[in-house]
Amino acid sequence: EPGQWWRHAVIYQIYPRSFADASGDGIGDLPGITARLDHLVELGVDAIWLSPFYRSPQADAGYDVADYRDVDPLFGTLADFDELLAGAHALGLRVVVDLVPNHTSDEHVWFQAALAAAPGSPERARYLFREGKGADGAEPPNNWESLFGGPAWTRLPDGQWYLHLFDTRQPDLDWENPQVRDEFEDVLRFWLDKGVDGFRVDVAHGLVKEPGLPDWDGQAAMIEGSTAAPGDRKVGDHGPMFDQDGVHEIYRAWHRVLAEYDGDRALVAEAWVEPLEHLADYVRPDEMHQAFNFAFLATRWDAVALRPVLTASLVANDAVGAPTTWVLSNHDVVRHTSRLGLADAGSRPTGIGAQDEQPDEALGLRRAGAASLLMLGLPGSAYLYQGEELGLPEHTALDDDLRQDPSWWRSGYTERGRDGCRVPLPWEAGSAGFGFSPTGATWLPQPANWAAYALDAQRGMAGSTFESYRTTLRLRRELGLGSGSLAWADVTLGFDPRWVLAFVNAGVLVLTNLGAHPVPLPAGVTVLHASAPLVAADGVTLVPTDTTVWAELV
Ligand code: TEU
Repeated sequence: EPGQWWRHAVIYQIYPRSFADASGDGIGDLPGITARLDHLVELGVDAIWLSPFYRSPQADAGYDVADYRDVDPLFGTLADFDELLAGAHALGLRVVVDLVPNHTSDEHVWFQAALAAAPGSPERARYLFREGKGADGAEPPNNWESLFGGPAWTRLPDGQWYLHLFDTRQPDLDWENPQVRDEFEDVLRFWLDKGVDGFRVDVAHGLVKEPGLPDWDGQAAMIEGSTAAPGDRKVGDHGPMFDQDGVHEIYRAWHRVLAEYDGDRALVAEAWVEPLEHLADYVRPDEMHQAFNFAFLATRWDAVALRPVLTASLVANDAVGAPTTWVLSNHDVVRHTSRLGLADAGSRPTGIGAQDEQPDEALGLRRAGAASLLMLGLPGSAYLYQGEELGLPEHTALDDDLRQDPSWWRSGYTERGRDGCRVPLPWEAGSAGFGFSPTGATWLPQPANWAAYALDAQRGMAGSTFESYRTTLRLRRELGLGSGSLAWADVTLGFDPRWVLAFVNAGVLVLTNLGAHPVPLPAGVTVLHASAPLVAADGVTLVPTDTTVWAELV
């Protein structure tokens, strides 16, 4: 349909510091992306989402923004951005940029002004400054903890404390302050005027806090709960700092700002909210257009666990007229190739490094192939994280002293954090740094066995992860799977629903065998694509374990 391109788009997440480096300093940049846009066309995606490239001291890899209207010199210039945008549009690729409204960098002019100003000043009123508790206010104003570990409050020499849900260098804004609201509507317009096609909204469930900033009794239980048994992992952020009703008014206002443009720009919520029926509030017709489906990402590789999540994802979004999204990986979670190779089969999206367990790389890669073919056979929109089209695993053997994720030190060196999924991409098997940078430099070292994962090692190789993704994306487009609808068929086709997921979408049978034994393919179907070679026995075609098949029903 004309308009609403995002309804069934496949959107590729670029993490600028690790995609491609043009300058030679070992850190990816905007000109590096522009030079590699042909890769995305060859892959066959519809759009790119760029993680932050704004001016920033990089205390949280750019999710600490010092200037929302400028490019960090590390990544290039505004002119480089314009060139990237024009280049992408010329190739038919839409461009979504990241917006970080929950907090600024401590180097943002507003926070610098707040530090210089007195308690009670208008400068401080843009953030959440409070007096402490106890004698001389030496205790933090409440018991909240940072998501990166440690207290969520930092004290200034004058005695006041400020709130930061993340790092000390990421002070939370006060969204009750009209100046904050005006400023961000202006930032939206700045990028909309440039021609961006949408925004990915960081921590979209966090902007509004419960009035009075009360202590959170559930905190201890939640932290305890993060070591829950496989399958019991909660994906939502809870407590008085998240998912307050007042946040929706902000998105209604932004919806109106986007509507002033050509009606084809989109907002996607990064909101760790559960259950799915409640997450759908963020994508009501007058709010955002999409929300990341983290319930799907966090569900283990198990037919019984996945089936209700797939159904609820579609039903909850249908109820508000929004497209469902699907996502397996991003820059905050363990790469799914490795997650799915762990004993708990992927029910723990973060925190691989804290455990001694090593993933089974071959099993993970096989399941990742099956999982992506399942995901891309579903109606709705899908997000791919850079490198998953190469089957990249998590780098689990990084030297601890190379880690840059603030959650590493803030957790008291217990959470090894997110560096392992942020390693520079391998483009050429035979070049230093696998062709990431013209000098061979890479800001994090790549594992030696990544030569086999390099793009040029996979291109044209039948059965490689890259060629499989290309086929998947081409067929998905040709068959109209993104705009179809799901009808479960596992029971009607005689499969055991404990091991097999089978549904029909746009006339295509999508069948995933998650069990321990091969299952027979129904007679009389034509195989279109499979994540692993099928086997024949006694005249019957068998779908091996951890394999997805797309087949045409006749
Ligand atoms: O992540 C949000 C985030 O870390 C939490 O909201 C989420 O609850 C958690 O990952 C799940 O347990 C975004 C960015 O994607 C991340 O890179 C930033 O570090 C963070 O915001 C702060 O801007």
